[in-house]
Amino acid sequence: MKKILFIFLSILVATNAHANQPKDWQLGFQKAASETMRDIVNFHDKLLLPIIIGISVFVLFLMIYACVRFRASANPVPSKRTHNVAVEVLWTLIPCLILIVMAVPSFKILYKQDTIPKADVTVKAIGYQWYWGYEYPDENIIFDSYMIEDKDLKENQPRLLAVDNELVIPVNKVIKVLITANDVLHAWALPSFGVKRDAVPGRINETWFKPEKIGTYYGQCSELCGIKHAFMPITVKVVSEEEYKDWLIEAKEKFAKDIIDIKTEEKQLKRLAKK
Ligand SMILES: [Cu+2]
Repeated sequence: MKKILFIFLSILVATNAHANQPKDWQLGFQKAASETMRDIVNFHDKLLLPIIIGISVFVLFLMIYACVRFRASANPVPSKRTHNVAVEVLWTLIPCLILIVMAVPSFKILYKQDTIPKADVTVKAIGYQWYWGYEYPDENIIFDSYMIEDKDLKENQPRLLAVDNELVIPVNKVIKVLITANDVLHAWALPSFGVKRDAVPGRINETWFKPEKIGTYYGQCSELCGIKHAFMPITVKVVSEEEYKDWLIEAKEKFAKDIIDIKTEEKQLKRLAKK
């Protein structure tokens, strides 16, 4: 009994806690930190959930009704009827109407996600087997982001979600993300921002979000990409404008070697190509 009560309480607490990463016993979505995600959560909670509950209750009622009303003892001579035009029209039309009711707000959100406003910061996420690489094309910053192994985790770093180099972005700015991959399909997904896009080799997908709260947000690769698919998390740190500027200065120094490495690599490739 105690155990059941504990589980019940954990569910209640988990759903109310501020979450930008998955929580034990979580129900529903992670807390929204962008307008897009708020739209998605509203769409789910106010429209989809009532429809799902309504249909489930209705079907359950029909099943119970059929079991009781038409049981062998109460209904010894079963009807031989196989068609009923009115019922058939209804069970085609009503689901169609439900779909239309769902489609309109759903498309509205999809189009809103698809129209990218003027970007304040552009970042590029590149999926590799099995880590993410990030670039700030306007700032000349390039770095890789690897998951932190269990043994190296520090306090407050969630297992399987924390990375060594986070993507750092300023709060309340439009962030445009260019997403691609270098080997196989990956997907860059961040639940709190309502963002999920496939990373396709040879193709650049775009998405955007506007983070509304300072904090650390966790996501994961969401396209099965091989044996270590579960070990290429995404960590995004949303900071204030000033902190972001400081970080840019710091990052340019810290990751300068990566750029030099890439440039020498490019030169070597060019040299090889000439030969
Ligand atoms: Cu993956």
